[in-house]
Amino acid sequence: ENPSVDLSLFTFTRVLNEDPHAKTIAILGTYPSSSHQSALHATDTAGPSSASESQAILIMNKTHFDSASIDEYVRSDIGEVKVLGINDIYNWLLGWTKSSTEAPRGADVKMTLIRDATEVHIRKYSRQKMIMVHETPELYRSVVVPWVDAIPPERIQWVHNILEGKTSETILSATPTHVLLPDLKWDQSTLSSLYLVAIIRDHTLRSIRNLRKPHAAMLKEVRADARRVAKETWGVDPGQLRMYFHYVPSYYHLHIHVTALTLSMGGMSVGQAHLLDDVISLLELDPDDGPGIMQRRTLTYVLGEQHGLYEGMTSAQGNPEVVS
Ligand code: M7G
Repeated sequence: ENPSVDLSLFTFTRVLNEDPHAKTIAILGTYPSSSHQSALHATDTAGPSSASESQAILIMNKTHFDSASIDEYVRSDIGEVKVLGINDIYNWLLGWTKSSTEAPRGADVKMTLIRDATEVHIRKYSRQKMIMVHETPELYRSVVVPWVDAIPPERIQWVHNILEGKTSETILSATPTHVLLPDLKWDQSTLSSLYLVAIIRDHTLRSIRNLRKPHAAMLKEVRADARRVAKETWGVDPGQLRMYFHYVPSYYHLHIHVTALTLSMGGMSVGQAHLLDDVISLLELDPDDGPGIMQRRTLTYVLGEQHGLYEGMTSAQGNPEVVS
């Protein structure tokens, strides 16, 4: 019942970014538009499809080694080995896996295909220069709020689909405050890279800037629920989870990243991730009245020059006095 994806329809345009260490690559190409999906299915039976092409981004990650079959992988799946160097007891090698489509084993690659990719997507996945910016409460009000208000609502259509039960994704838990489900970055099998996302239902909360003292209790409920699900579903203990917000996020509808402690990847760095526990603690120290501490803070973060906030933030920051 899953809508099908046919990668032979993807036409390569150019590489947007690549990270050999993380073994990921983001490529731009064209793919039939998703708005023509039903038409595409209709023509599938009738003959060749005439669906229109649109820009698409394909994000590919080499999947982790499957420890259950690693023995077999080493001894029989790796067909050809080339010795690059030998010194004493040390040998460094390149290996090629036999293309063994018949033997069912873990996939070699995890991919994300973004159909009908917008300019915002292309910029997000493109290699770019980064800069550290200081978002003061004043800059939040004068630059960020107007920019967030102008984001087209379609940008978080996927969030609404999840909250309204209009998705075929597996929901792990749905409560009056949030929905917990596997993040699309997870291959949904490798426990050491467990990655879930908890989407908060309250649509007035767009980022951690909107959090106030009364929200601490709700955040604790989400934390307890994520811990319970991780324990009951995969036997992962609470101390093995890392839960955090992004600031700035890509999607302005409040959500919490829930990951295995063993996972380390982009998106966890200082200058982007804010631990859920630390945010809860800050909120609890907040006085009951007045603007919350999250609105009174200066938030410092790394921003790419392709980001929609870059112009506004850097020109406002031109005056070093803005940063105090
Ligand atoms: P973010 O900090 O706003 O963006 O987090 P970024 O980390 O992508 O820069 C949004 C989180 O939601 C990310 O971890 C995404 O991988 C995840 N995510 C995005 N989309 C479009 C989906 C989706 O459709 N389904 C699920 N399950 N997760 C998604």
